[in-house]
Amino acid sequence: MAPKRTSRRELLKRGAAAMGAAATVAPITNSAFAQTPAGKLATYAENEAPMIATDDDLVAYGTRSHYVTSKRIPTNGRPSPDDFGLGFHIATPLQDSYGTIQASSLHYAATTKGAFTPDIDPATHTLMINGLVDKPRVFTMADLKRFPSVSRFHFIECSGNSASAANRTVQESHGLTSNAEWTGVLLSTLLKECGLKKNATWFVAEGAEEIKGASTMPINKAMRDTIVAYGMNGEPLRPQQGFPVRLIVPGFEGIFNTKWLRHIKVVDQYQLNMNDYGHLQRTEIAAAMIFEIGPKSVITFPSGGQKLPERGWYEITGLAWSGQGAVRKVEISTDNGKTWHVAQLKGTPQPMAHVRFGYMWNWDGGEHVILSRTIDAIGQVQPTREEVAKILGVAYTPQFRPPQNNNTIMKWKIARDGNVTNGLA
Ligand SMILES: Nc1nc2c(c(=O)[nH]1)N[C@H]1C(S)=C(S)[C@@H](COP(=O)(O)O)O[C@H]1N2
Ligand SMILES: [Mo]
Repeated sequence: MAPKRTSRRELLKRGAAAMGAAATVAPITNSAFAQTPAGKLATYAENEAPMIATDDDLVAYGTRSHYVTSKRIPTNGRPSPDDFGLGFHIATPLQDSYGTIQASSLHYAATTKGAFTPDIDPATHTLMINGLVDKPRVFTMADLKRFPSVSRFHFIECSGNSASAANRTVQESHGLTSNAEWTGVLLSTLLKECGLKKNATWFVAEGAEEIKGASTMPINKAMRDTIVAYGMNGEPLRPQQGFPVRLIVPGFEGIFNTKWLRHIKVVDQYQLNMNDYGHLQRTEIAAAMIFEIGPKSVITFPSGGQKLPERGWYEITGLAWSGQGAVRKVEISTDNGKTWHVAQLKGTPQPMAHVRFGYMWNWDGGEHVILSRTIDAIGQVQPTREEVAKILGVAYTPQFRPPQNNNTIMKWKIARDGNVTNGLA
């Protein structure tokens, strides 16, 4: 809806009414009008900005400025919705984000096999916990909310999210990760309520939309920090994020963060499900090791598709994270990795959460390849693609794509005309 323009006369009339009220109803100590000199009010009116009419939507839930048009986009060349109304992986516009939290409306969204979004009634939804427990239980949403809650910042990242030479923008290359504040009850609290049996070593989590989506995870992750989350950024989860309840498995690859959670079964051996086929290695230890996302970062400004208007000072900024602890340090290179500078971290890095970094840079107008790398709490350094190729024993080419959980360094190239493009090509 186009915003209504309020005439200057109308505005002055309202202002005058407010001024009048302020003058007659004394004392008003906390009213802006009461403290605004008449001359100042006239100046506001002179600016002639159109006004946004107050309608029911603006009052009830708010709307963003129509000047802000940042959008999520489908990825991997699969349209969402497709011809059948299914949704696939949708990437968040990281290039437009500030700070470390994605607005819930812009959080990336992924369904493993393409799906409609379940529309679950929270009044009837339940979570069953059974298997190797003393007291199997079925929890309603109301039951879950009677347990002590936690609110924590965590990122989720799809394993398909990675630097590749083909991506044009940071939304295409890294838009399948987002960070939010999640509220819920620790899974450990629920498992203690049910009583874990001694031989409990794994748990299988299953979403409501299809049994094929189940994932198997180690029980020590359940007991350490896994959240049965019903809140996101201060409000209930959105349907695309798993309303009314999902798992948050901090630092584990996205697929394990089971949405529309309806069943947790405690078991004593790894169970291979549709979701797990890429993760089951020869031993359980190797399988467990590949759950976590390594130290990672990406520069969101300047990034692909953007343009520096002129030489001079800019803040190179981006996001850093690790699936294995908090970020300890981020380093920036503006000479294709020859020299590194310590970036400023904006706020205290949280475990398994995004942190924003910044580095002031005076662009000399020349061609530059800019990089960022994360060093995490346990001292791991984000690798280059060349380093990963070497570890895997394959010859490096620009087309090299590391296997799943690709946390390699992304590069952006700044041309003399200020245009920014993918630097991996
Ligand atoms: N039940 C269920 N849970 C799911 C999925 C799914 O398709 N069904 N997709 C997974 C995948 S692949 C990812 S990357 C994350 C994405 O979480 P988000 O959509 O909230 O960003 O959810 C995971 N949880
Ligand atoms: Mo995913």
